[in-house]
Amino acid sequence: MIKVVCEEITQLRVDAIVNAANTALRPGGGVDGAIRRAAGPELNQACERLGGCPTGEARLTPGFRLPARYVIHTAGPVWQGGAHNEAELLKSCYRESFKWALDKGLRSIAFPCISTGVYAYPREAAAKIAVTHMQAFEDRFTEIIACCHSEDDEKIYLNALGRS
Ligand code: AR6
Repeated sequence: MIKVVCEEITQLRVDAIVNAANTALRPGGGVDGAIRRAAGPELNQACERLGGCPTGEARLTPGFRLPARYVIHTAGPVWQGGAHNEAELLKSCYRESFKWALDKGLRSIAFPCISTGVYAYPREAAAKIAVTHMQAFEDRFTEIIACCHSEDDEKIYLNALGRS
């Protein structure tokens, strides 16, 4: 089941939440900052030990003080106009995150709107990619959550799902 919510991703009690990280896996703002604050300093230490994550790949850490058991950190592409492989890299973020979840036997996962904040990926186009991948993996999870942070994004996702 794909659910669209407008909430703090840090509050979600799921097997894994996905973090929109940077390639260094160093502390950032946006959803990354919120996740690190809620998870506690152990998350920073775990990220340090991973030594980075190339764009389009993903890495896994425990959730520490979060209600979520794991955090899957993925580095989305920075939008540079669309001719720099951005779409392929964003697709790869979703594929690699799902792959980690499946490898770990996880059944519920929540995604933020990867790359659409500081990295400025156009939100409708990013939502289409997100939804297409969520639908492709839907039958292997009990719950896939698109965790929006604004009502505008929630509408964009509902529209992409054909639910508006
Ligand atoms: N819960 C859910 N979604 C959130 C939350 C939250 N607490 N806070 C923000 N968002 P961004 P990016 C939404 O900028 O574009 C960081 O500094 C936000 O509204 O967090 O992939 C990293 O370290 C937007 O829709 O991620 C990187 O350097 C979405 O999360 C860089 O930003 C993603 O926005 C990554 O940029």
